[in-house]
Parts: sequence; structure tokens; C-alpha cells
Amino acid sequence: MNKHSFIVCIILILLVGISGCTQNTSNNNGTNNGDTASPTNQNQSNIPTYTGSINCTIPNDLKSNFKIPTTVDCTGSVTNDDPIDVLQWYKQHMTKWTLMQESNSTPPDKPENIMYLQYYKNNEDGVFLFLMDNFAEGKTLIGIVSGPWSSIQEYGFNETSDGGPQSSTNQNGDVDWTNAYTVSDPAEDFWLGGGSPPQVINFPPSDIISINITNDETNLYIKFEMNGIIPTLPLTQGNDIVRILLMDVIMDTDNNPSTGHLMNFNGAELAVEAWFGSPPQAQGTMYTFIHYAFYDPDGEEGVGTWHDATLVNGGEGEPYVTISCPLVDLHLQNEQKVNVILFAEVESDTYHHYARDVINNDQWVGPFTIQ
Ligand SMILES: [Ca+2]
Ligand SMILES: [Ca+2]
Repeated sequence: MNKHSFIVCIILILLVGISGCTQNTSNNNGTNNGDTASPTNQNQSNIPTYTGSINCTIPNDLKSNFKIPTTVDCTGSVTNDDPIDVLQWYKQHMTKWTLMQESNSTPPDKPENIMYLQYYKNNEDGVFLFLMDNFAEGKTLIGIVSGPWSSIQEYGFNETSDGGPQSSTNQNGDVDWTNAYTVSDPAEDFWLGGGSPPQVINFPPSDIISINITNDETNLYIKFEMNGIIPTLPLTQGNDIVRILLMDVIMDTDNNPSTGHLMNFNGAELAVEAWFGSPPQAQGTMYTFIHYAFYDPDGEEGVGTWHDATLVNGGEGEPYVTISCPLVDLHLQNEQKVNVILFAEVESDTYHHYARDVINNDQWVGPFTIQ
């Protein structure tokens, strides 16, 4: 799972996990009042609990994404305070500990979320503190794990060697499109609506020419052919900067318009997406995420956890992208008929819908049939 998927995942989990909370209070020296400290863990009693924070449970899925074993206790809480203030508070109140390392990271496609990490050491003992801003309506999430320093220093993001999330790898594969379901679309036809500029901006990389969908025994394949080369982002356009290019296939997998509401499309249960982007926090690095997600009513715009799919061919530097995903992962079966909503869109610093092209005015088309 890449970091993008991971962040979406933990937001969903923690929105659920925030219920059933109790508020923490601290005495003047900032040490724990005893409500959350384990009486059997002497080190835990030396870790202050942030004043006024509300206890919450850190789910195992989140722990595992920080490489924290499920058997290790992890204290969770949330506060309305800014994470920078919380970090400063801990620096001042972790009086028995030495701050060994401090860092922060932002998933490139979720610039509204920043994760802050602190590592503290006292002889052979350690504390791993992680904060996430802008969580659950602006609250700051606080997670704390204590244990042997040898274990604590191993916790943190699963990162690539350059410290960033991992882009999908181009497989340079071939696909037989002979029996594909094909949708053709005119050039230079763009959609205007919420989040759009006052007039159409002709941005060829988001102008759909055709979409092909097919499958073999194991995989579903989707190819977006565009009217321009998928650019290296960010891309300066006048006084604006283009950051993200998306191509989406939204599916009604049960042929029922009353079930599913993914991305606010009535009937939608599944999205398969090609994501190209470089938000400001990515500092010029271009990321490609090929992924899929199922409908989750608790997710942002009804989107559940993103899972990695495969970049078969094309992408950056090409006027097309081919992506694939195992049929079994998408819960698609032979002879199944699937209606789809198809679109491509571009986000800039100024406009959420800098340029957007849709098939059939964002209405269902198809079905294609799993053969
Ligand atoms: Ca078009
Ligand atoms: Ca449905």
C-alpha cells in the first residue's frame, strides 16, 4: 500500500474510532493523571498526556502502517490544538526523555494532511510520537508508543529510499484490445461546472479521445487515450500551476442505481483510477498512482481505502495510459455486465476543475461485459 492509500485508510478508520472518548487532564508538571497510564508499565507513567485531549483507540491497521506490531500498546487521543503547538508541548514536557529525531511528511495527493513524527530516548527505552493534522474536522490526532529503543527507532513510514511514497511502476506490457468495449469522444470538448474556471481551458492531456475496457482470464484492462501527452507535473500555465491529472472509471457493479454512492455518483460501488500529480509538498517530484477503491459511506466522497493496481503501459510522456487490476480484487466475474461513468480532470492551484472532460455528461454508459 502506498502512502496515499495509507492516509486515506487511516482517516476512514479513525473517523470511526473516535467515538467513546474520555477527556484527559494533566497536573501542573504535565504528567499523566493516571487514567491512561498502564500501572504495569513504568516507562508509560513518564510520558505526559496532552492536556484536554480526548482518548481514542488506534486501530491495528494504522499501527501496522507505522510498522508497529499489533501486540504493542499504542495510546491514541485527539485535540483541537494545532499540531505544531502539540509538538512544542511534548518537547517541553518529555522532561525525562531526549528528543532523538523529528520529521514530517505529506502524501502528495493529500496536501491537507501532514504527519509529524518524534522519537524520544531514555537509556535503553524509547517513545514514538506521531501526530496527524486536519483529522476529523480539523482535530489533531496524537499517537504514542513506548518500548525498547531498539524497537521504537524501527517505527515510522514505509518509505522508498528517497523518503517519498512509491509511484506505480510501468510494466511496459501489451494488451489484446480486439474484443474491447470502446467509447470514443470528440476532441476539444470540455465540461464546465463546480470548481471550473469561468471559461473552458483547452488542456489536451485531460481531453479524452477514446477509452477501451477489456479483460483476460485474470485481469481487467483499461486504456485512456488522450488528445495530448501526459505531462510532467507541476506545469506552469500562465499565472497558475497544474498539479494533478486524474482519469477515472466509476462502476455500478451490481447493476443497481440505488446501491453505492462513490464520488457522489448514485449507484457507484467501485472506482479504478490513474493519478498523476505533484502537489506543492511533493517539491517537484512527479507521482503516478494506479489504484482502485470501493464505496465506503464513511469515506471522503464515499471513497474507501485505495488499493494499488498496475500501470501496464503509457503514462507520463505518452498520450495514453493502460492500467490493469485482477478481476478477483475488483469482485468482477465472468459474464458480469457493468455500467460505467468515465471522466478525466485536472486540478491546478487555482481551480479544482482546471479542465475536465466527461463521457455522456457524467451519466452511466455501457454496459461492458466480462468475457
Ligand atoms: Ca474529449
Ligand atoms: Ca450499484
